[in-house]
Amino acid sequence: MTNLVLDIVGAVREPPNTQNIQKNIFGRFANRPYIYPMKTNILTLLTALFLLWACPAIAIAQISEQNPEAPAGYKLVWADEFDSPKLDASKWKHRIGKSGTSYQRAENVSISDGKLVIDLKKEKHQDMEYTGGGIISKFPVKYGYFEVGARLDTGYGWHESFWTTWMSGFDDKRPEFKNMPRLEIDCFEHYTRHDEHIFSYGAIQWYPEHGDVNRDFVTTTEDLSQTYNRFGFEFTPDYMNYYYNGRLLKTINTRQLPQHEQYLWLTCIANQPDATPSGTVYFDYIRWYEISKEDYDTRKAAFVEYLDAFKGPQASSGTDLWIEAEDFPAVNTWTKKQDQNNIILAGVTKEKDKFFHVNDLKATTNLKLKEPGVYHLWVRSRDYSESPAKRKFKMIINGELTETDFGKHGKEGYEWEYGGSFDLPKGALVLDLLNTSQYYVRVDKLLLTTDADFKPSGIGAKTNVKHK
Ligand SMILES: [Ca+2]
Ligand SMILES: [Ca+2]
Repeated sequence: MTNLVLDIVGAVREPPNTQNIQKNIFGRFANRPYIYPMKTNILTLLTALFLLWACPAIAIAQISEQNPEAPAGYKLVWADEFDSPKLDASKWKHRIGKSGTSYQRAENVSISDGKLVIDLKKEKHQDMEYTGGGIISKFPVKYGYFEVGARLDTGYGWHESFWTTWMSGFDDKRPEFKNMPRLEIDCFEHYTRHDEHIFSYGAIQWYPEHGDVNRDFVTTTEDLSQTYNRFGFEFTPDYMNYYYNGRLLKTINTRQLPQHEQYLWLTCIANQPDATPSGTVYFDYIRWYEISKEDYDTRKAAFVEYLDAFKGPQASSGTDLWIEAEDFPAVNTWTKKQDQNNIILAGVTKEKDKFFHVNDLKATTNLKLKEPGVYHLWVRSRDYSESPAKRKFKMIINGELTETDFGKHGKEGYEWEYGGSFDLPKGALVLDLLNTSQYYVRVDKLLLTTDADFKPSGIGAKTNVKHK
């Protein structure tokens, strides 16, 4: 079985309710007309929940969901159908200025035939060779389901996107925003060498951690430059879902991510010096839907269960020390980062030819062991199925270098590797990560367990040690 059907296609539709008043999930009141919301089929939902409970091996499979309008329980609260004669200045401002290899101009943005039109041109402006354009919402949004209908230009060297971000970094560089927690959501990005059948989606955390939360690529059957397609995402306190033409692509955990208001960006810039000389991107609409607290509590259960299934076993029958790599207090050339929805310690030395003293390549922590004994070491790190075992590192346990190299499991993403057993006395315990390859090493978590038969999987349990 590869899919669990959570939602329903062709569900019972409620009649429109023009006086619908509901409290949304962040406490504001929406009082707007709404559109044929779909009822969740409770029997289907309960079946899915039972299967998730009864078959933990199956539970990892992505939940399958289709929606002809918006996900179950969501009601439209705001939209721009781009039907007015010109851009609605109460909703939008222009993206102006340099980015990538183009200068963004208001002149490149227009409304025509019910569409937002962004023209891409090879023309000199300021000191740039290309011009693009875009619009940014004048108000921020937070949770909800967001969708655009868009027809893309698939010429080389352009970057077309529907994305969101909070203040700072892009068009607002006020220093008070510089170090604010910040998430960027990329509903779709189409760039540079992507042909007419490929787009990417993902999220980036900029602060306090930095790095990709997820980044995935979709190969479509549709020609994205010939037809309008629906790109959507659902952002909630617990999870985020990405959708393409109403089909759920992926669910990620948002509970560890910055959660703040976001501005909506519809943009096209050039990002190569030899981009195709012209093109046009069309947006048919942008819509924002919200869900009531009651509907959200029903809806979220299956997704929360699905995400929790990634944790794996949380305890052995012995003594377990779960240690997050990013909590090591002394990191030298290592850095704390966000990577694939994990907070990790990355060993990347920028000056590859520079000589580093071995101490520069260490990250170190001092712990206190309450119970002496023989402990088995497990380490969770990232590797790649293509070009594996290039990001190797070792550990030093109370001064003893592990024979094992870590970071060579050969699987795509993060996996646990066994590092041998160590007879450890009560009291001071010094752990070092040693970046032996100096090449994009990424360490998520360590486990020291007295249970020789225990094998961790998934993200494991929360940290239970104190670093000195
Ligand atoms: Ca339209
Ligand atoms: Ca971690």
